[in-house]
Amino acid sequence: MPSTGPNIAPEKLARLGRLSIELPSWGFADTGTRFGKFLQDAAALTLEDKLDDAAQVHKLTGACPSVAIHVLWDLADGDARALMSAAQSRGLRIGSINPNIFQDQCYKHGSIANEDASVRRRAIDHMLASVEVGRAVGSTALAPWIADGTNYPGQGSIARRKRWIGEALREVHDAMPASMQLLVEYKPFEPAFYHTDVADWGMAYVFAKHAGARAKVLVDTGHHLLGQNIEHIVSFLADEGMLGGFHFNDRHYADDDLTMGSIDPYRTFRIMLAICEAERALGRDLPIEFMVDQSHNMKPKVEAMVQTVMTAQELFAKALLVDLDALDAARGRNDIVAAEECLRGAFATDVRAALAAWRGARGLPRDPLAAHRESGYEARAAAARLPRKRASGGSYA
Ligand code: PSV
Ligand code: MN
Repeated sequence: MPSTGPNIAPEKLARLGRLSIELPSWGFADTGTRFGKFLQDAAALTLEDKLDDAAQVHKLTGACPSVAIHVLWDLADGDARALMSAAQSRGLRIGSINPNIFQDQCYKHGSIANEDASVRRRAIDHMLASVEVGRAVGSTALAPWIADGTNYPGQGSIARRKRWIGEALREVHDAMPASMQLLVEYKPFEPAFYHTDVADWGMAYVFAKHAGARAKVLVDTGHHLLGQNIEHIVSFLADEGMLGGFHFNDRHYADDDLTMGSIDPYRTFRIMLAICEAERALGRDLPIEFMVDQSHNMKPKVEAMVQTVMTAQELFAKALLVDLDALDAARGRNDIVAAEECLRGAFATDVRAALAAWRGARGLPRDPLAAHRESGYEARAAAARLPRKRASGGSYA
């Protein structure tokens, strides 16, 4: 790591300090692909383990005070208040509540777009129950992912399904407390491979508008067809006041769930720049949720999250370094090369030493990843969790 770096203006470092990155509980558990799961000794088994892991990431980075939960995976038989105090006792709070309307057998042919009214009702009731979890824990966001779609031409009435989804989201929206936002996530394909009911940002926008004033669009960076210009979507939604938040991750092919910025850091930087430009236009921070949605199948989970947060901070710092006045002046002169150089210059700046000093000044480890490795956390977690995994029948011979 270089010993010197650029001077980052105090107001830019202050903005960086306000970048809170929400961690997904599911990013700490064993996950895999549809071909199999390779288990990790230190992966979390219980919600408490996941909160411990998230607390470790927050302790090292100071940037992750909230944890997103997936209701069925985290709260099968738990109670919401216990969840809140479990988070609080670790210096965390519960962030977005993710209902699960894609996993149960009854959803084979869809949830809120199912032809069967009783299944639609069940899915809506689960979302309403999730709203109540959110209310109990003081969450500010309900983030349902609507996986509904069809696999073959002719299988479903796309228009009828659209109306059912619209009605369901409006009912859920109206049940939410005033402090809560409904974040509508889109995804072009998977698990359905012919059509997906909420396939892109335009559909999510229409559903959000229809649902009510507190509904916004959630941009999962892995949920776009190849070649899609994501920063364009981000700028457009932010300017419309309809950007609710992100699920950050990176991808090479489809929804690969790779570490943010690992494949195309320049794209992530451009998304960050779109945020910085929107904030300048607004005159304040965008009121959006910065969430990570990554399942680390191969990397150690806590390490991967620490690396993610450091990457997010580095790319956001680089975006903050773009001289927006110079950029606008170049645009005004139609000086394409000078405009692009504003981006390239900032992106090429190595901010790691400056961020190390910034962390140090805030009482945090200068290198959170190294500090994590030195802490022995992973070995302790494995020692504590492995016997429980063996006892629960995990494939640990
Ligand atoms: C679906 O691919 C998704 O991005 C949704 O946000 C889910 O809630 C999440 O992944 C969980 O796997
Ligand atoms: Mn997502």
